[in-house]
Amino acid sequence: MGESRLRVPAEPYEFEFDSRRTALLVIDMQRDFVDPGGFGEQLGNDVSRLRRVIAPLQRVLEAMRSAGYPVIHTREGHLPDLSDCPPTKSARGHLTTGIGDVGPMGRILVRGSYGHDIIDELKPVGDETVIDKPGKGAFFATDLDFILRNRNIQSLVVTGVTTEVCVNTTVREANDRGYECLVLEDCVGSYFPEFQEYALRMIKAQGGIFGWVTSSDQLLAAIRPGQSVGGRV
Ligand code: TIU
Repeated sequence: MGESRLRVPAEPYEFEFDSRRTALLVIDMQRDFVDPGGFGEQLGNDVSRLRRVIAPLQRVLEAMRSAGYPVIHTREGHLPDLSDCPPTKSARGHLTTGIGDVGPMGRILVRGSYGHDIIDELKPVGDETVIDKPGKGAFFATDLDFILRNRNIQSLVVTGVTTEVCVNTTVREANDRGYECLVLEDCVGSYFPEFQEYALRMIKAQGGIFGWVTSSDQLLAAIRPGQSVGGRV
């Protein structure tokens, strides 16, 4: 087994991690948020702002997958009877077509709907973990913490959408549970450029109050020489 401690230039300072105890988290890269014609676009959002993360995220996914890092995908959505959807959530926004209703890609944010699933470009492979979450944070009402602890994970490379909602909530939840999060600025996206900027600034402010921020290129440069993560403990 080779050297497992790796370092990546990051803000507010260098991120150091144990490659055997690190996982890639891909948050909510679902058709309803990201694809043209989905729920997100129907709400008037510019999905191209989210789609720009696909190419760099594909490169990170491929590199970390082939090096043997665990990959965990999440999806935001609910049971078909909406019993795990707070009525306050489905009522929010007074939408004519909202959660549970039939949208352009099937029932909106309902598990099993076409629009609820992960986009083709970032499809999970093999036995990669997929966490179905009812909330914005990936830890709330899910097995994520249990799964990470069983795999002895201590650091998370965080990607996905949206930067200020599900990514930020998840990073805060992870940080409170003792995980260290490295957020890839070009692999997280927001419909709103100002939220993208400030959501990233919030994470790395005050000495890295919730985590670290770097780019996919910096991460890839750090993990390539390490090759396979080898015998994970
Ligand atoms: N995944 C995620 O961020 N869900 C959202 O609802 N995000 C919004 O920005 N609306």
